[in-house]
Order: sequence, then structure tokens, then C-alpha cells
Amino acid sequence: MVDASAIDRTFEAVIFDWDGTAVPDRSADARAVRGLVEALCAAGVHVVVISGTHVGNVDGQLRARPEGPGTLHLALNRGSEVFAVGPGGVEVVWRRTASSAEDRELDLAADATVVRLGERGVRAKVVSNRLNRRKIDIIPEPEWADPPKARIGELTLAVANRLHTAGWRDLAEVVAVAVDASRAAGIPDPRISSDVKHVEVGLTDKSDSARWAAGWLANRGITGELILIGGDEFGPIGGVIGSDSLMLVPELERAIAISVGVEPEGCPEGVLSLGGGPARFLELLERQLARRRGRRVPAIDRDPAWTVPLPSSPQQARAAEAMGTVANGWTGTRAAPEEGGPETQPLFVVNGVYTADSQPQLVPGPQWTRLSVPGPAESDGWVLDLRTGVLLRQPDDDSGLRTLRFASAARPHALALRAEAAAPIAPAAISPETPQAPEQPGSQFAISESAAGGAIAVVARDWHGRTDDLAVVERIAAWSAQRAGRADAQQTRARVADQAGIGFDRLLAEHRKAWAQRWADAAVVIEGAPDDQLAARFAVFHLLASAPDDGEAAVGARGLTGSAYGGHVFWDAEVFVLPVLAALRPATARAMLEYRIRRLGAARTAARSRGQTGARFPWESAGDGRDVTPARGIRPDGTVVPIRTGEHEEHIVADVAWAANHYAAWSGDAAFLAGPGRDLVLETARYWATRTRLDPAGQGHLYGVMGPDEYHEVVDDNAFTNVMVRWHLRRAAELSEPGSAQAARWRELADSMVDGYDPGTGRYEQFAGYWELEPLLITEFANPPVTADVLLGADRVAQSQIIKQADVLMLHHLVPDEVAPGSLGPNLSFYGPRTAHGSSLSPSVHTALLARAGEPDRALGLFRIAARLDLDDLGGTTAGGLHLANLGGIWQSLAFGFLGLRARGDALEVDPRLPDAWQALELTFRFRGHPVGIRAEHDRVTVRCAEPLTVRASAGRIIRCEPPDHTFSWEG
Ligand code: IFM
Repeated sequence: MVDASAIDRTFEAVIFDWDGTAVPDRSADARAVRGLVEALCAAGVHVVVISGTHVGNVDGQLRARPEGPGTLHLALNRGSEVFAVGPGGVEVVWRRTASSAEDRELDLAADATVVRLGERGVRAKVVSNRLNRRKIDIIPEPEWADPPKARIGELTLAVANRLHTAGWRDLAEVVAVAVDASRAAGIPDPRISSDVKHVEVGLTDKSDSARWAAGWLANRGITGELILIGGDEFGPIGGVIGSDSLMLVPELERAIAISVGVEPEGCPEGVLSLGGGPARFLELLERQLARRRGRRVPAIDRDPAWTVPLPSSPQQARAAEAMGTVANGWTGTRAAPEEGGPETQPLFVVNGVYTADSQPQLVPGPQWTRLSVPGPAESDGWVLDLRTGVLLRQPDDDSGLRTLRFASAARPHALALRAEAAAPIAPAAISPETPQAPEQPGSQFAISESAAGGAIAVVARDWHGRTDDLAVVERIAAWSAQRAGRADAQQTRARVADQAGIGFDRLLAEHRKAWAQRWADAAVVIEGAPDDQLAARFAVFHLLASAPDDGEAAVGARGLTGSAYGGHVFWDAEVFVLPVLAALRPATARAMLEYRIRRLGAARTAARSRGQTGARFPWESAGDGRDVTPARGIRPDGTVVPIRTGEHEEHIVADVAWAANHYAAWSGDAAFLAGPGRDLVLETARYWATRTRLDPAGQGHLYGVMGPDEYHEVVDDNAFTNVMVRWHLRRAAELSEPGSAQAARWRELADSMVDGYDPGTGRYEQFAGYWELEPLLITEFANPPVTADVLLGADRVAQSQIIKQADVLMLHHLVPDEVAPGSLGPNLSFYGPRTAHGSSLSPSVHTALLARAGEPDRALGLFRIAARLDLDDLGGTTAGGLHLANLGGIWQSLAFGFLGLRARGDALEVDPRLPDAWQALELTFRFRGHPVGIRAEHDRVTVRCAEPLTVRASAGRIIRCEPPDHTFSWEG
């Protein structure tokens, strides 16, 4: 049941039937509609008129010539043509042309129908219209005149009576005859539409118009509840479904549909029956215009498949702020309430802008979302819309504070917020600590800077007024930043002036469209498991928002969503986040590598200072590329302990090289691997060449390292590090001058690396001496994920085989060709029960590997831990920001685990393993420069591609997929 409040919202698009809805009949004066349509388009609304008739009729009557930015389309001729209407006139933008075979079939169907109708004594004529349709007019005597639509109910009865006299019971029977005749003529899916005058057989109908409109709008991020559908005959007439109900296609399922017609036999469920004819409809359009002009807070489409309600309890307030971050790669703004408060931890940061002290952190920028709100505001009702990248605050209490904010995905420097409430809300200073004198009425400037480090300036333009008895605030803000030095105030002012000129509604429209484009390359569908699907989309959303696609991108462990780890860049970026972006947004992955490339100088200095050659990237990195890992940390029990990762967790050096190679393999960016990528791989390989020690037997060792498992701090010959180094040296040799002495030396060194592999058991020893440790299983103490060092004490854990996170198994995930064939199973069974998953980086890797090992149902259990890690704050640390590596791991487990994707030169390996609970898994991404979609069901795989693609399926099956799609059978 739709209730009347459904129309008390701002729509981004209006789709409506013409005759009977917008005008009483085809000869009516349409000046009022014209004025409204042009004004709505000027206010940014998209208008689509749907009608069965031809363009001359509708355009001739409407004669609107809107200038935009909203658009006007006429979707006419019962679904077979669409025209764009602008200041210059009418232009066809889409046309359904029948193939000649379809045309022939249609001719036959029409003939057959005429005969049948003729037998019953009703005069019928077949007319060809201009396009692909044949129209059968049923004309009872006396000849039917054009009936006024407002009286359609009566007239339907009248025509039904006439048909009855002529031997027909009702219109439904006529339609049934037309369907039979069309099928007999070989048209399996005839579109029969009828009203009081006509029964038409065609290839298209109004549903095609509606589908076209839905697709066009969806490409602009306008879906479901953002769309108003207006008509006058949704309900059945004379036993035949109302023609406007054809507009209710599944693609517009959540759109708000209203009828202003008489609806003699009632409206279908889901359509709000308002009555009142065209006059009522025009009132609705006027109301929309008033909402826009009054700058009311826009709506979102509350599609449960795309919206994440944030937790509202005070205990989860800070975690909710991280979850609801709106970011655009350049900036991130946490979902802190506009009014502030003791529970909040607001943060506005700019990617790569750090303080410059010994413990650098992301510079906290001016709080551009601050408002003055009298009294406490409601904490419930926050919803993050993943589809369009906006955060809505809409408490249950209608009069409460309602806000919507976004960081523009289309313009890096634009931020915008609207708010409304019954209470007298007003703009507040965006930097309470350092209030600046107002620049000009309604404009404020604030700057956050750190001594010798980065600086962020924000200029905000505020408007406030009253609409519909509500106080309304609109803020458009711009930022500028410098990694070192003063932010440019002048530039920031110019930016805000530019954005204010564009206006809030247009900024929002561009932003929604930009997100729609991002998702087109990054779709995730998990059929049969809506919660898994939403969690996966949440992960992809925050990954896409975590880094810019230009210049350099510093992706900290918590991205732009919190201040934990000071925003430092770890291996999380290269190993967990980059592989996702290499597939979904390759330019961003390239920018992440650029961050390392620009810090090669600092990495060379670090290697030299340790007496080594080449480049040594730091475990934790910030602005200038030196190691910023803190020297000490505080355990939960208050004891101060040294942090040894910076000194010993050197696998980061090989991880960066691995990422460069992975990016090139997925993107096909050959120039990168021939240029800056090659330097990166070779310089870092040089580090290992002197860092590795050869024993008297000629075996290569790495002493004093720390593997991913940080419970065992300083060890020798960590299998993960050694095998990654082996892979790294071999890859560097391949990229070296062919036949060079350097390449030969590196190959030899790679071959010499000890790797702890025991062919007897098929297991890798995590490090030298690991087998001798106390053989504890974490499952004897607790259910992972658990911080085992807190539970059992760090010293005890260090003496045991309990490990923090995937370590040996990271090899099977990253470099499966570098480990012993058949070793995945034995290592999973051994290390699985010993892994506490005390790091967020772990569950997703086990998920991917369990799927690869043919255990997708067990994998699903771990997938759900990864999926809920931040959404349910499983580790209690989400307040400090989302665990970006885990978010990356979620997508990787879908792509590399459940779908079994792997780049093999120009070919894509696809080897799905689906859990029983999922009916289908579908991912869209880019592979070697082209968009690809893979959909796996339990028995088949469908590949969508824009260019021919070679797919390697299991057992070496090579499948050549031609655009647009190719399906092959699959024994899952
Ligand atoms: O990089 C990780 C590490 O593997 C485990 N501790 C936290 C770091 C940052 O996420």
C-alpha cells in the first residue's frame, strides 16, 4: 500500500502519460504544462512523457523547449521512439526498428487477426504506422469519435456493450483473439495494447518506453523512489489491464506511481490513486518545483540492496561515523553529526596531507559540516546510499533534523550539505578553534595546518531561509590543500565561487552520475544472499572512494575514514586494496603505485643507511617516504612495548613489486612495466640482492625478519618473505636486460632461497624453528576472530604455534605458481586451526583459499566474518576507521576465490566455486583495458565482454568469448 506521504518528497525525474494525465485531451491548451515542464527542467528535474501517439501530436501540443540542466524526453509511438527536446527543437535519440523477419511475422499476425475479427462481425481495419507496428483498429458502428479521457470508464463500458452486441463479450476477449492470432503467426511475445478505441498488435508498447527511461535515468544514478510516475489509467478497463500499468516495469519497481484518473475498476496495488485529472497532476508538478526552489533536502532511493542504515546506539556512534564516511578519493568526511557532541569524532581529511612531525598523521581539516542546532538532535535515521554516494540523516520524527551531504565524485574540490528542521537551525563556524572573519555575508574561510607539514583550507558558502515552515540551510564548500606549505586561500575562494555558480542540485546530479559510472565498472551481484551482497557493495563503495585516480594516492590502513595508524600506508595498500582497484579503477591503482615511485629516493636512502643497495620501502609510510612506524605501543593492559615491525617487517619491499606486476597484468599497461614500473621492481630487487645471506652450502637466508604473523616478532627465514623474495628476484630477472649478468645473478639467488617446504607433509614451516613451538590450536581457547595475544598473553602466544593472520597461506593467495603444487590443502588444514584471525587482513584470505580448495561452503563462513567485520564492529576498532585491507579482501575473495579469476597474459582464467547458499555471483571489472562481466551460476558461466576475450576455464579449456556475451556450461 502506498500512502499519500510517498509524494511528499523531492523527485529527480517525472515520467508521465500524456493524454488524460497531463492534458484532458489532445486538443486542450497545454500552456500550463509547458511552463511547468520548462521550469522543472531548469531546476534540474528530468521529464519523460510517455504516449502511444506520435511526436507531431505530443510535441505539437506541448511545445516545450527546455534549456536544462534537467532534460525533456518524449517516449512515443507505443514504445518505439524516443525524442530529446531542447531549445533547438526535437531530435530522435532512440528508435526500435523491427528486423525484416519480425516485420513479416507481424504482417501475418495482423492479417490473421483481421480475419478472426471479421468472422465475428466487428469492423476492423489494419493500419500501418510509420515504424514497426501494425495497428488494428476495432471500430464498432457508428464510427467511434475520439473520446475524452476523463470519461474513459464510461466509454469503456459503452464500447464493451457495442462489442457485445456484435457477438463479443468484452475487450479482453478481443485482446485474447489478437494474442492467439499473433502467436499463430509466429510472434511468441506479441505486445497487445488496448484502450477504448484500439486493439494493437506490435513489437513494442509503453513498457519499452518505461524501460528506456529507467535505463537512461539509472545511468545518472536516478532510480526507484527518486522517480515519480504519473498516469490516469493503471487499473483494468473492460477486463483489460490499464495501459499506464505497462509503465510499471520491474526496473521501476520502487518508483512512486500515482494515478489522477477515474480508475473505474480500481488501481493496482502500489499505485496511489489521487484522482483529480490533469489539474491534480499539475499541482503535483508545482509542488515539486516549490520544493526545489525552497532548497528542501533531496531524497534517496531507499533500495535495501544499496542502502546501509548506520547503527544509532551511543556505543556504536564512532564506528557509525567511520561507516558513513563520504569520500571521493581526494577527501573523506566522517559521518559525525552536524551539531557535534561528546560522542563524536569528526574528521575531514585530504589524501596524502600529513603533519610533518616524528609521528606524522593526516591533518584534520576544517569541519565543513558543522551547523548550529538548538537542543539535542535525534541520533537515529542515518543512511548511507552506496549507489549515489550520499549520506542522508532522516530521523523517524518528521520535524527532526534532516540532512544530506556528499563529497562530489565529479569535482574533487566540491563538498555540499543541505539541512532542514522545524527547529531554528543555522550555519555554524566550520572551524570553531580558529574562527575566521566572514569573507562576505554567508561565506566563511578556515584553515588547518601543521608546522612544516600539510595544510587544508576550506571556504564555505552558506544560505539559510525558511520553506514549508522549516528552517533550511544549504552549504557549498570547496577545499585546497598543500602537502607542505600554506594552502592557497585565493584558489579555494575561486573554487567555491565556481561551485556556488553551478548550484547544489546540479552538483548533486553530476555526483550521482559519476557514481553510476563508477558502479558500471564495478558491479557486484550475489543472488540468494542479500546481506552478503550489501556487505560486498559496502566494501567496494569505500574502496572506490579511498583514493584519487590522478597524481599519487596514499592509501592508509583506514583510508579516509578515520585517524587510526595516523593514516599511514602499509602493505594493506598494495596487497589488499590495489588488486581491487587494478580491476575496478585502474587509474587509481596506477596512482597508488605513483605514490611509491615518488618515494623511491627515500627508499634508496633507507637501504643505504642499512648498508644495502637498491630501495627499501618502509613498513609504515606517510608524506615523505621515510619509515614512520612508531617505536613503541601500549598494550591493552597498559604496558609499554617496543614496536618492531618497522625494523623487521621487510616483506613490504617485495609486496610493492608484486603490486606493480599485478597492476600491469590486469590493466595491460605495458608502458608502465617497461618504464617506471620496471624501475620499481628492479630497484627493490637490488635490495634483496645484498640483504640475503648465503650460507656455506650456498643457500639463501633472510635473518631477523617479521612475517605477516606479528605474534612471532623476529624470526629467521620466514617462508612468506623468502618465497616472495624468490618470486621478486625471478620477476626482476625477467624484466632485466636479457642475458645480462644481473639477471643471471638474481635467478641464481632466487633458486638458492630456503623456503621451509617439507615435501613429506606438503607443508611450509612458517619460519625456522616454528615446528618446535608449543602445538596449540586457537580453537581450543576461543572462536576466531580473537586477539590471541590479549587472551593468552603475548609471550605465551609467541612460544606457541598460534598465529595472528594468514602468513604461509598468503603465498598461496599471492603467488600460487611459486609454491609447491598441491600444497594448498595441507597448509590450509594445518594453519587454519592455528590462525586467530587477530588481524582484519586474515579472514578474507582464508575465504579465498578455502574456495580455491573446493570448500566454498566453509569459505562462506569466513566470508561472513570479513563481511561483518566493520558493519558489526567485530573487533571493536572500527571507530578508528574502516579496515580497508579487509574491504579489499572481501572483493578479492569473491573475484580470486569464489570466481577463481586470474590474469594469464591476455587470457582470463575463470574457475568458479559457489557456496550452496548463493544462486549466482556476478562481478563487473576491467581486464586489460576493456570492461568484462563474469556471472557464475552453479552450472554455467556467462562472460560479458566489449571485445573478444579468451577465457581459460578448468582443465585447460580455452573458450573464445565474443561480445556481447557468451555462456558456457560449468560443473561447479
Ligand atoms: O598491515 C597490518 C598488519 O598486517 C597487521 N597489523 C595491522 C596492520 C595495518 O592494518
